[in-house]
Formats: sequence, C-alpha cells, structure tokens
Amino acid sequence: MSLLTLSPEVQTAQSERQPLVALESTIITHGMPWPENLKMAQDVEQCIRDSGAIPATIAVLDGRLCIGLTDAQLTGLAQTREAAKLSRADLAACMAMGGTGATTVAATMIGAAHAGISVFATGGIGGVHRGAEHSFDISADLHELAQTPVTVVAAGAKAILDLPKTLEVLETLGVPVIAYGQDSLPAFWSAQSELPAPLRMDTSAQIARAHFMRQQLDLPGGQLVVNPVPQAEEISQSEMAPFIRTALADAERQGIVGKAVTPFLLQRIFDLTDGRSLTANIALVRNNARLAAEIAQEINTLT
Ligand code: PSU
Ligand code: MN
Repeated sequence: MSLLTLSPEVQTAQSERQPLVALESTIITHGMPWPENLKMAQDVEQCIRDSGAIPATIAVLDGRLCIGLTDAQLTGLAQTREAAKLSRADLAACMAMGGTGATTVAATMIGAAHAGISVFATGGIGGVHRGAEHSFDISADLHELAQTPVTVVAAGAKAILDLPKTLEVLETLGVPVIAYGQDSLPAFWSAQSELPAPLRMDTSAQIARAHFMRQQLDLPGGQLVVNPVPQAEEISQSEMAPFIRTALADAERQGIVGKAVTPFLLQRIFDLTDGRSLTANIALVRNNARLAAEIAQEINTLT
C-alpha cells in the first residue's frame, strides 16, 4: 500500500505537472470556529485555483496521510471535534493507529515534501512562546523549517508569540525569513512590526529562484516567506497588544499548556476582538494562498 493517498484533483495535477500548493488542516480544526473554518478552507482552495495552481489540503483520515481532500472530506474534518492536532512527533503514531488528525505547519511540510510539493500556504507559523525561558515552549514548526525543503508562505509568526526570540531561533537554525514587498517583519494580524525582516524580496520569481538555489546547494530545510495581511483587514500592533496580553494572562491563570496553548489564545483573541481577529486571519490566509500559487508556478518553470 502506498504511503500517501492523493485526491483525484491532486493526482491529475501531478500527472500533468501542474503547480501545487499544500495547505494545512490544524487551522481548520483548531484555529477557527465552525462554520467559518469550512468556508475559509473552501475559499482558500478556490483562491489557489483562481491563481493558476492546484490546492492540496493535507490531513490524516483513518490512518491515511491524505494529500488533497474531497469536498466531503473537508466538510467532515471541519465539523469534527475529535481530530487530533498532529505535529512531527504525532504524525506516524496517528497513521499507525488508524486515527484522524489535522496537520500543523510541521506535519504539513512533511506530507508536502513526500508528495513532491514545494510550496505551502498557511496563516501564521508557530514559534517561540512568550516566557519560553521558563516553559521551554518552542513550536516544532521552527525545526521543521530547518530540515524539510518546502517554501512556507505565512503572515509572520502569530503575534501571541515572542517575535524577537522566534527570529533568533530561525537565524540559529539557518532558516531564511523573507518579507514580501516590505522591510519590516509582519506580525500576523498586523502588517507591520518594529522588527526588521532579515531578508526582503519583491517578486514571486525571486522567491522561486532562491528556493531553487537552495536545492542546487543541497541545503536541507525550507524558506519562510512572510507576507503582510491586507491593509483593509489588518489590526494594528498597538490595538492588538492589550488583547494579546489579556489572552496570555487568561491562559496562565487557567493553566493551559502544551498543544492547547495556541488554540486557546486564538479563541480568546477572537472573543476579545469581537471576531475581528478571525476576519483578519481569513484575509491573510487567502492573501498567502495567492502568493504561494504564484511562487509554485515560478518554481515549476525552473524544475
Ligand atoms: N495559523 C493560523 N492558525 C492556526 C495555526 C497556524 O492562522 O491555528 C496552527 C498551525 O498549524 C501551527 C500551529 O503549526 O498553529 C502552531 O501550534 P504550536 O504553537 O502548538 O506549535
Ligand atoms: Mn508548543
């Protein structure tokens, strides 16, 4: 039996050498509430098709690592409350046990690389949590970027994190962090931060060439492209700061730890912003999907 289960759409795309863009599923099951999560997942897939590439949402269903989901599978996943959150550590175990789970950035990168998909669009990657000097909570997403050759398009690390420390760890791990079209690091719900991005590129062709060059150099690991949230939906850093502080204090008071931290904070911030954080989150994922589709097409012309 083959390791991967490709959807009919992905199978066709692969045999016709069409550009593919991977999408994660934790954002669906643990990042957004029903039914907005399903609508977002379907919209983002359509954005990728409209931009000239084929979407491949990745998840583990009944032990099968699925690359591309049918509409029925996507709907089922968006509705279930049982799906596990699968990172690098959990992926093989879930498959071995016949379980169902949503893949994080780390696990989605692993699936994408196995399927030969070079580009992946998400909302925000995981990173170094605030207070990590005590909790040691650093997302496995960062180490994945250091070892799996996929270009990940995000709107920055989620701003609930410690962004300076996240940048430091990425630098230590040798992960290129490329801001798209601006000098500063975007901060997920906010387009700008006070932190300069390590690298800047202004076209998808440049990003594709850098991806290709890493391949030629036999460098393991991927690239992180950080694409600012569209202006119309952004919430500025100064406006977000008190909401983030309140959410973090609530998490601490309620003793939330481990995998539950990120989903808890996103939900809390959704409540505190009266849903505006979700509007921004959806807009930025769509924006990332469009850029990822362009990059995938450019990479396709190089390989
Ligand atoms: N981006 C979003 N919403 C999310 C996530 C990313 O807009 O829910 C998920 C990703 O799957 C990412 C995970 O890998 O949050 C990070 O979780 P942790 O901090 O536990 O590593
Ligand atoms: Mn963590």
